[in-house]
Amino acid sequence: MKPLIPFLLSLSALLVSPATSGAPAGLPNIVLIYADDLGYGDLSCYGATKIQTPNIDRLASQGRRFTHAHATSATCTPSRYALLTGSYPWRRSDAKILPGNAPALITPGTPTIASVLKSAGYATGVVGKWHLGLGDNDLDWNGDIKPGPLEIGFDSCFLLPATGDRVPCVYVENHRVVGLDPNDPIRVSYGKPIGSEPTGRANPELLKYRPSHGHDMTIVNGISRIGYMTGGQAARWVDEVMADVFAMRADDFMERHRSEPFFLFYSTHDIHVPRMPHPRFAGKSGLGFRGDAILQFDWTVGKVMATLDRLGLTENTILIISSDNGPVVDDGYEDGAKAKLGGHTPADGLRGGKYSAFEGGTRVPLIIRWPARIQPGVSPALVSQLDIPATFAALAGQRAPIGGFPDSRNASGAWFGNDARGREHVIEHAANGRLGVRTAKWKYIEAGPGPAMNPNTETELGNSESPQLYNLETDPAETRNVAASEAATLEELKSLLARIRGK
Ligand code: NG6
Ligand code: CA
Repeated sequence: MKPLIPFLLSLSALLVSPATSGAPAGLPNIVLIYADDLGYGDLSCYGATKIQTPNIDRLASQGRRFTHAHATSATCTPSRYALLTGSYPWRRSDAKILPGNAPALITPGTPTIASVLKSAGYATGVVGKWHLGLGDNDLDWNGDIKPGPLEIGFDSCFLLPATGDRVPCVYVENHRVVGLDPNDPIRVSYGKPIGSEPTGRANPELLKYRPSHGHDMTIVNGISRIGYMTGGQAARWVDEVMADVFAMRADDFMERHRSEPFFLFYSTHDIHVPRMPHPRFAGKSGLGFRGDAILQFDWTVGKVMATLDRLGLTENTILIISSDNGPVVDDGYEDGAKAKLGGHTPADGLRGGKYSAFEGGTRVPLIIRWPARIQPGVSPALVSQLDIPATFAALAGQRAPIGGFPDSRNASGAWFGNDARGREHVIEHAANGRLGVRTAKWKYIEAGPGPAMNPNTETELGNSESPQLYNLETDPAETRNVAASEAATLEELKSLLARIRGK
């Protein structure tokens, strides 16, 4: 038996750890900064001229900036589900925008980016927006909040549980609401009103700004939300300092794990509604709250870059920024975003936006900086956030776990600049479940019911009773449906979608 043990040990070291030393040292740190609702045209390095994002521009000049990168979906929950699990969210029916009291969508045992990196020896943490559900049904916010990130591979979490516009408006750290007074328990309802606190509907005079559609329930910090909550007064967040709170937590995580490989999923509330950035950004963009929130996001990115510099970790850290879906201007509050656009084009001429099957729904900024391995440049390769899990796993020397990351492919060729083409296709997933397929040249949107336009957000949704086909090379704004004249291409893309769907 004896000689076998060292042999088995070295074999398992080979399987588990890719580092030549046999130890995790040398593995790159990974910081994935995930913006909320940031559009393809919202950054100056992507061509915006009415707003300047100097920190992100600097990041872009030091890394690879993708011009054809996609989130899997045009809304938050499904994109995040895909980002963490490497599975198409439309393969299940419940990966949709979740209420703030939804149970955990990703159940313990599901392989995730975090669990795979953790088994490669990484310290793993998430700071910021979650919106993937927490706990089981009927979660008691006053007790242990689980399952959640800690049950799917994160060592630590500091969360905005759902969205900034949804109750409960409290932070969750690991399994507990932060700063909760047990004598003032939290209750949450997405059905009947509970408690006697003022609501946006009954007491609009108490608001910092009014809702434009929905968002007229419990008022927290002068902003009315989706859903009702009572209690937890001492634990409630203050929107104006949320970005600072997350920045401090992110900093703390990097500092604490500076001597070991770490993975930080830093998921900002910016630039989602309610947009209420710190007063130091107020009025600075000239584009109102939405523009000021973009400046705050840029500040967030700059802060991470400065921390990595200070810790001497810049060279071997993969720093990624992207967004969970395309832009929206009025998403439910009268924050003046539309009136103050001032010629700014959040989707840079792409049709549609958040919620939409058109390109504006899922084509988003993506910048990847890794000084040690990635040459700076701009890439036209077609890439998807769906491939982030398999790529991270490969870079950490891990095989995708059995049954894990089923739809995710290693995209390191495109990341390193060796592959200017990228994926053969990406599947685009609109808020109502409608799917589209895009290739380098074509965009097909399946036929189906639904309004052409959301009158509240003024988004063109891409619904049509007839199939749509656009030539993105000659018509990137998807204005001329050529389904009739390009029947062969239409059939090809239809059967491709059927094949992928059936897998
Ligand atoms: C919608 C909300 C919108 C936003 C979105 C989720 C209304 C009328 N609209 O239902 O404001 O919260 O959900 O956005 O309630 S996401 O980026 O998290 O997907
Ligand atoms: Ca979003």
